[in-house]
Amino acid sequence: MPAVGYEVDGEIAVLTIDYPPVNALSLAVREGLEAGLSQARDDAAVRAVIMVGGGKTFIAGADITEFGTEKGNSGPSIAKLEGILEHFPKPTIAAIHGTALGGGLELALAAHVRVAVAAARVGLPEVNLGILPGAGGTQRLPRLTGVEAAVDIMTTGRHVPAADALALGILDEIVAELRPGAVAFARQVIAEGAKFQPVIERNEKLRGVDPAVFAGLRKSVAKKARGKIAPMTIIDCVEAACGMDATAGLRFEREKFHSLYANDQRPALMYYFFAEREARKVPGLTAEPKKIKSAAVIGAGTMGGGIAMVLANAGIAATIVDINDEALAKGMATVRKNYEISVSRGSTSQAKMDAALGLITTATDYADIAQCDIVIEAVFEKMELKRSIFAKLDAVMKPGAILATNTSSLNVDMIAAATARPQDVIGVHFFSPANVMKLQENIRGEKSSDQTIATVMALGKELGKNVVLARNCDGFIGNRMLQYYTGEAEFLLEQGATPEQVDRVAEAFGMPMGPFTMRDMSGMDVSVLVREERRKTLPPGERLSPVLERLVQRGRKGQKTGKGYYRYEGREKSIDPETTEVIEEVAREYGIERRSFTDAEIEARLFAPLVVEGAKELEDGTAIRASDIDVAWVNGYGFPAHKGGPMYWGERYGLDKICELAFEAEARNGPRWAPGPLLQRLAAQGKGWKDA
Ligand code: T1G
Repeated sequence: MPAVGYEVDGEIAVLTIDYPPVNALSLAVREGLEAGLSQARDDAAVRAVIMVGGGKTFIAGADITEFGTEKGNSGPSIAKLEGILEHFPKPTIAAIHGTALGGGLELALAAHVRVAVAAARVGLPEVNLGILPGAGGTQRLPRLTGVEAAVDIMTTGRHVPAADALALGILDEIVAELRPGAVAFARQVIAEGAKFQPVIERNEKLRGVDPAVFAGLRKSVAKKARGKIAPMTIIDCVEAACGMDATAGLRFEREKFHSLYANDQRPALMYYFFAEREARKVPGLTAEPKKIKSAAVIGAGTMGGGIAMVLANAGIAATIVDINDEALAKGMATVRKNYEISVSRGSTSQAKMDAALGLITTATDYADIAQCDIVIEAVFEKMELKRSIFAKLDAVMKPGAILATNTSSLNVDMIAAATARPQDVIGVHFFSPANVMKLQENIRGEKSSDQTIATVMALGKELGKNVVLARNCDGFIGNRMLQYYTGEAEFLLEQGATPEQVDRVAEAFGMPMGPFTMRDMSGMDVSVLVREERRKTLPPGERLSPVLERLVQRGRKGQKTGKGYYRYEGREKSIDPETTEVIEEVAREYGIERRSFTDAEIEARLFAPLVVEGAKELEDGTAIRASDIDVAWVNGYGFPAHKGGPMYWGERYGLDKICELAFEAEARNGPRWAPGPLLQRLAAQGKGWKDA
């Protein structure tokens, strides 16, 4: 099958790009388009050309797998194809369904007109790969949408629904049916003898733009970029579009594209792109997932309500169960409020809110949920409470229903053992707020069946989550590693660093928030409860720093009490001498001589333990791949994607240096901090995770 099919429908040539899975602009597709366009140009019977995607989508961009390869650097470039389209002697129409992304949308922007079906989405998400739309996107998009909208679309990488794209001027028409609609549109164009000005020549929206606009955009985008450089470079390109002619603007864009391409963030973000896709695949798992049409959630608290929203947003009917109507009313009020906030922020529409709320019901009787395909328990982290709920579910749920627990750290096998059907029990760990956080950490129990695993892995994708599969253990993939990150942060305080310094280093590294600000926000008393369980499992001679407990004993529970590690006036935080006093008191008690630390020392001490524990998770099979650990940390804990994730970062930092730091941590903190055999071997051999 040629990558690009050529047919003539009356006076219209139809070029169908058919290059699964996403019709990326591979060499074969680019050559096919060039050949098809030249055939259409030379065929006198042809009076217009349509480009359309075969399968489920239009073109999803340049072929990322060809980057840096001979194929990627040969044949007609996207820019060359755009030149052909823009100066084509007959009307050219891009007919879009599924997604038109990156180079795919850029090519469409070079066509004379763009039509799409209502469900289509368009976007320029190159920023997620550490690059920018390098085939004219930064120059053509603002000419259609104006500067602000273009910067928003390119710096967020978001997929714009067809209706919004029409309103923004990206699309010219929404058609009911793709092919017949596009052909009808082409016939109308021919009949009207319509003439089209190439997008690159339309300058109205770029003239007279107040330069202050760019200062404002840089400020707002920098905050969200958290150290990513591509978003800022995209603004430079759009600014250049306003100040230069098209040729110079395209040249400027190309230079900036190559500078980003050469930057370290690009390979990290491309590694991360494929890591997310790889994490969905469980080696050796061939079972067919069950279709989930209806779900129940046990517990109307924050997590339960958020999980019900996620299910309803994906079109799955969700019943929230709690002990009484009061608890259900309180839970539903929170759900409704969260939707109203999303509507007010424009991150969802009133119509979508109403549709989702229409799918959420409540119940107090377990019998009302017996026919659901899955039930997700989201109650307090108390083992006995969870076991009693699973025993009840075992008694009422239909055979084959998936019994899932949203526990964030308790033993899934112990929960499953409360039922006679452990093969249907599995951990499905959402992160708070569940309707916002992208990670779904699935935890296979010893007896979870392949079909149960396959079902929750597929469900995660349907819910728009990034999934990883962990084997049951204390803290699974994420929280198990987190205790070393926060543990070392606390020991650093005893040894002389300040909460402010540690948080500043973590945020400069790219974390959304430092460990102490995070604790103040989530409530220090909550952390104390979790640690009480952990303290019971500590090996002899090991300890947790008591600073946290001492601060809580003094009524410092975080933002909610106006003081924690910091003091708070509203959201404004400031350093509090009482915290320093407590830290110094603890240091004296343990005979610790305090000293100053460089930011680099703190960075290494904070993040190296993640790599050390991650390696142990690979060793004991808790995680299937190092890249799964990276997906969990980027999506669940805000680890910067432009650093690839802790395991990717660790490899670049040097596993030998990580190993050294681990031996130092072992000497300071105890045996649990020592490097495991895998890390020691890879460090000694100068190898990486792929050699694990
Ligand atoms: N190139 C090569 N392979 C790609 C690809 C691409 N652009 N996009 C997806 N794949 C593979 C993916 O790895 C997976 O493979 C399979 O397709 C299905 O993907 C000049 C230089 C389109 C919304 O950033 O966002 O254009 O795992 O599982 O959930 O400016 O894929 O099955 O082996 O994600 O239905 C810009 C990236 C490129 C879009 C579909 N384009 N893709 O989502 O399927 S840079 C992008 C996506 C560029 C120009 C620059 C999504 C999707 P496998 P999937 P999905």
